[in-house]
Amino acid sequence: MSQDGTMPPVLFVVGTAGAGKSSLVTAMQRWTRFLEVETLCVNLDPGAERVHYDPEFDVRDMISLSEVMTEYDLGPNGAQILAADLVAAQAHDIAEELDGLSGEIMIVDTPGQVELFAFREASSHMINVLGHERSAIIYLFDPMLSRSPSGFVSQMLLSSIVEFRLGLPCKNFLSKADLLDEDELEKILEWSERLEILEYALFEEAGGQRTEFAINQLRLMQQFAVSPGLTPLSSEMEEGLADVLTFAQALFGGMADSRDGFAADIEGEKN
Ligand SMILES: Nc1nc2c(ncn2[C@@H]2O[C@H](COP(=O)(O)OP(=O)(O)O)[C@@H](O)[C@H]2O)c(=O)[nH]1
Ligand SMILES: [Mg+2]
Repeated sequence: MSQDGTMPPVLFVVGTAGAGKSSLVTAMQRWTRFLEVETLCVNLDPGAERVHYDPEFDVRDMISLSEVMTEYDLGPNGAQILAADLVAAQAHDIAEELDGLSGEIMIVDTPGQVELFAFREASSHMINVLGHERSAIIYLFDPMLSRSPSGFVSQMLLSSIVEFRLGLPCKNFLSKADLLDEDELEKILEWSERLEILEYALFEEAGGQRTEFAINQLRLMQQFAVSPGLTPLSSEMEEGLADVLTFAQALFGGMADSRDGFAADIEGEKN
């Protein structure tokens, strides 16, 4: 694969349905091509209607959701679950297929519904086959859900659960940041860094009711000085994409030649 013949780092893009996972993969492919970083895109969502990137591997070539529905007499939800397991059962074949390709980074689009990826045993198997030690999660916060303190905290908890469940390093991004006005964006980013402000907002939102669970979680996080550290991202505006690569690079190194390229590019964006 890469120069030393091993598989490149793998970034799994995870988030609730509609959070912008597939769009991020599309944007990363377009943008990294421009930087001449060799990116391998993989679609692991058998339920995707269509994808706008060129996948090196597309699970839909292996499994058709409509065939699974017919063959096993299942509705769309049951078929999605079974399809995820059928994919994982063929994980070695998938890895073999990918093994022949050269690339500096692999970006994996995961099923629309986050629980299909996070809670099926099949996913851990898939991650192990692709290489647990060089995998990480890009977790996308939905911008609309992030506007309310309770929606924001719910996503913080969900992201922590995904990180815990899959046992991989995880970085949180605020997806579709272009849809938020400046004040909203600033407020959400402040919540992500100053949990005491988030705690107050949560308390105010609920009028002091039923927030004990979330507040206790937040206090625990404050005590251990963990904050979600959200980075704004817009696939539409190609913003924050460099932070995705920087995250991978900080964890796994590599992409040395392109580094100057995209660092210069970020400068360019700011000017
Ligand atoms: N404005 C805006 N819309 C976006 C962005 N990223 C995704 N979307 C839209 O959000 C919707 C869901 O995106 P998709 O990538 O399919 O989400 P997925 O279910 O997580 O794969 C689509 O209508 C996208 O066009 C973005 O950065 N900005
Ligand atoms: Mg998708």
